[in-house]
Amino acid sequence: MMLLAGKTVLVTGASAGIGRAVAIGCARQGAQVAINYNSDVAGAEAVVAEIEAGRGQAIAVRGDVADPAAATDFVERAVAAFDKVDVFVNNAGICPFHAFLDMPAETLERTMQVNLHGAYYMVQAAANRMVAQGHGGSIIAMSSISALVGGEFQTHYTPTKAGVLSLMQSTAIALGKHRIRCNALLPGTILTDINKDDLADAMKRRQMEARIPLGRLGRPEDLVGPTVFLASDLAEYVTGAALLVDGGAFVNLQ
Ligand code: NAD
Ligand code: RM4
Repeated sequence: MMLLAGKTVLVTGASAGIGRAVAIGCARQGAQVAINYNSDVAGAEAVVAEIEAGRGQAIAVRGDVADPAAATDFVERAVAAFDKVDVFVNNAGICPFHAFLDMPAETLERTMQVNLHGAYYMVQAAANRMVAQGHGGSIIAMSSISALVGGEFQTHYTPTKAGVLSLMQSTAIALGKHRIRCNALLPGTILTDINKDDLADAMKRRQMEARIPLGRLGRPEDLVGPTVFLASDLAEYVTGAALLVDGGAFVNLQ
């Protein structure tokens, strides 16, 4: 059974990493997929090609999520291609690891603009389209375990992930009357480009692995099942929820 047959799914920041895996995973469940990407043309084209090779349909739309105009453009281009928006996955994000005491203002501001303001504008544009369509929808935001716990070199990043979780809670209330569900996924540590340099430190990597009851760091594909579930009608009565996808790392105090 294809869990997303007939649905149109939009994913931001999907030329690599978690977004890429989620876009391809949704297409495998029968969805038509529109991906947003910022600058990696080859990566975006490869995602579209992989979906088409599996007899799926996909388009790629370039845009910097920090630009509010990119949000309305992404939604309009997706609708032009596939007529509607059923599922919106807010995934694009950055985490330029840096110490707190000398955090450059531009690093702080860019992280807020991409991760939090970008999420706000994108979710707002998708929600407006879903409301106009009148048949509900599902919005999923890639928050993080970092919405719940801190990080020494993530003082600019963790507040954005807490913010994205909070955004899903408030939009769940604002959009419930339109039958639009809003949920957050909280990945643990997933091996992607975002943390490649950070985890090149062998001792840090071993420490991160050691606190995971399931015994390994995550892979982008680990987010596919939870995303498909929240996107699908199986989750018809799930809104305002937060689902950790972290191999048990968060609960592992001792
Ligand atoms: P990644 O670096 O592989 O992917 C991030 C994607 O976002 C890339 O495709 C990148 O091009 C895109 N992007 C960045 N800035 C953009 C912009 N301004 N406009 C449009 N696209 C932009 O990292 P990832 O691990 O796949 O991260 C995806 C999401 O998952 C992020 O929101 C991140 O915070 C979240 N997350 C990741 C982890 C992890 O351990 N990898 C854990 C928790 C949450
Ligand atoms: C996540 C979490 C991971 C980190 C990435 C960048 O939210 O903090 O440990 O590697 O962000």
